[in-house]
Amino acid sequence: MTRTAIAAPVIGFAALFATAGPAMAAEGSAMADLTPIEGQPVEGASGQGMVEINGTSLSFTLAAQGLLAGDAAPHAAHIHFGADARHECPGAGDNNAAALDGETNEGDHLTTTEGGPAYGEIVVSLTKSGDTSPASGLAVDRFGTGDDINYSRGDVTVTEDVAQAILNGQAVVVVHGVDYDGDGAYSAGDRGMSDLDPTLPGEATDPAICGVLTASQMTDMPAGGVSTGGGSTTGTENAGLIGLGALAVAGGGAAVLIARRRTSTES
Ligand SMILES: [Cu+2]
Repeated sequence: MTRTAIAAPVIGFAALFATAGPAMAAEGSAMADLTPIEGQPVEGASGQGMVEINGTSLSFTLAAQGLLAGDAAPHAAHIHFGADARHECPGAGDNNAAALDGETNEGDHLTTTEGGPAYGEIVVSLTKSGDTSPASGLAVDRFGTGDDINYSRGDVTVTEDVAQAILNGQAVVVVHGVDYDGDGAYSAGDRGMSDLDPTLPGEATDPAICGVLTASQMTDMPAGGVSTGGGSTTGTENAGLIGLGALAVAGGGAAVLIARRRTSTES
């Protein structure tokens, strides 16, 4: 067997591997059970976030029950993610920032900023209409309102990183709005105005319920891409090469593949 004879199928495999690229695009669904953030007075509130990812296209359904009621009580909701975040909901230990301007009893209020190390920045604003970028994070006229929220939409575009983070279980759904003083409305109270938007009470922007998005199925493997050899006259060769490729991938492969491709180009 000459080197050329070996090289040809290796090129074939390299091409096969390359065409598997699109099949590796993020695809799948994820779900988050939303529960009260530790220390926030939203006992009895609950919710669910469901997300479907197809490449960089995202659709979602958001449901939340038991938060502050009424049409005048919008509940901002987002997918949060930070590469350096803990990929989880905040705990009592995150309630550690100094009192904000206008805030007294700061230990009683966990702010959106204090939750940042746990869940990261806003990456998707789960609005009912219009823009879904982080810029709409506090677009309070486009979120659900009251104590029984349930809506869906399917025209959200996300980055590849965010799509992958969601399927990797690193993204967190957070619904905001906490009536700390129980007066039935968003008011300044002892929380003061929001650190995120001084025109809104802090009660309107602090996080209430939260849950980590967990993928419901593994659909981001390139399995579909490498199993298409059947039917061709080179089926047997492909079968062997797929085994080889699997080893290369397992062994941290991209470099190995490039090395092989170089070798075959030279010969
Ligand atoms: Cu948020």
